[in-house]
Amino acid sequence: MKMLFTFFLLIFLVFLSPTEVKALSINFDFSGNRQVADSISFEDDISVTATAQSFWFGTWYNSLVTQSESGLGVKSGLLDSGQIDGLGADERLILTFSEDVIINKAWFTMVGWNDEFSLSVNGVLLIEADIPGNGQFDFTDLYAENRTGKIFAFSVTDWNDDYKVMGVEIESEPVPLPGAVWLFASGLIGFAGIRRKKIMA
Ligand SMILES: [Ca+2]
Ligand SMILES: [Ca+2]
Ligand SMILES: [Ca+2]
Repeated sequence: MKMLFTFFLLIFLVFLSPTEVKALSINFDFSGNRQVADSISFEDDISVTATAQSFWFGTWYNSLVTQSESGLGVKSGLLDSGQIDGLGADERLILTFSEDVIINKAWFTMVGWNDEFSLSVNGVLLIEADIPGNGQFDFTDLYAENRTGKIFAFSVTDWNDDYKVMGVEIESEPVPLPGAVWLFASGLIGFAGIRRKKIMA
């Protein structure tokens, strides 16, 4: 009886443990005052830096990130639109996070019927898809493992794609601290003890 009590007390402590770290969910809003820069950073509990590249003659070259009230885009040259587009050079917007994150959602702007996007995670293509009319795309149907990384690159699928990325919803990977792990282990040992006692009795 005492063991049963100890077991439940330990389990209770595991769930109450203030040292336990839960997965953080963060919405990044990329809208802002108009600017064009080499990189633009956003700080939260996790930080993210946006950079841009353009594909010319078989190679990706660094280019400029644009920011506006519609979010982030890419500018490849003086005459190029500030959106992520495939007219002329293919472009990609690269989001580099301060740690591994899982992408859940993205919000796109300047979306027309002919706009598709591609998203690569750590250099591996995750998806190519049509951008819904409401601009919101939910990635949670895809395996979380494939949606996890530090580097997310939004690009185009053909010449008439053009859009901006207004924001993303990401979550951090849950990391239990040693304190919680120890308590959980104690709980399991206690549980094993109870089972043994029952079998012996
Ligand atoms: Ca562009
Ligand atoms: Ca298209
Ligand atoms: Ca468009």
